[in-house]
Amino acid sequence: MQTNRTFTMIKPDAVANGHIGGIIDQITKAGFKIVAMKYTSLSTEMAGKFYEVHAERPFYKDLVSFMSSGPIVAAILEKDNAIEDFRKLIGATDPQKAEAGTIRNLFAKSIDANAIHGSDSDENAQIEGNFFFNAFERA
Ligand code: FUP
Repeated sequence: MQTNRTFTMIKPDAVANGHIGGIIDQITKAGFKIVAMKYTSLSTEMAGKFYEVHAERPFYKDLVSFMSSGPIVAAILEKDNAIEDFRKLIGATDPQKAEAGTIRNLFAKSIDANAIHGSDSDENAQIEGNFFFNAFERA
């Protein structure tokens, strides 16, 4: 199991608000190498599948609708201790609780439109990276 890669998505709110450049700048300055990256959008079916683990949660329907509401940027990132370091860099799920200087503190407005996704485990990083990129793209 890889331990040096994570998967991220710059979410529709951050893309719509012109924060792609600012967020990529934070990511690369923090020492992450971009292994794969694409600008695309999710259909409701794809967003529903990506967030299937949350299917029973009350916010699932709104989450799926938000995540398919506009373009996103998906990427695979590499760094030692990638999962933990990236979760630290993006900050708490609720931007009001995210530490100063974290990506969600800087670029997100609410818990549902929170600018960026970061995988929570090596296993999920691999599943999520495979969801967006074929083997050739993520070599
Ligand atoms: P995180 O790992 O920080 O992205 O947070 P979770 O996996 O707990 O949640 C996934 C996404 O669900 C969040 F990014 C936004 C959405 N969410 C809500 O809309 N409301 C909530 O109360 C919790 C999560």
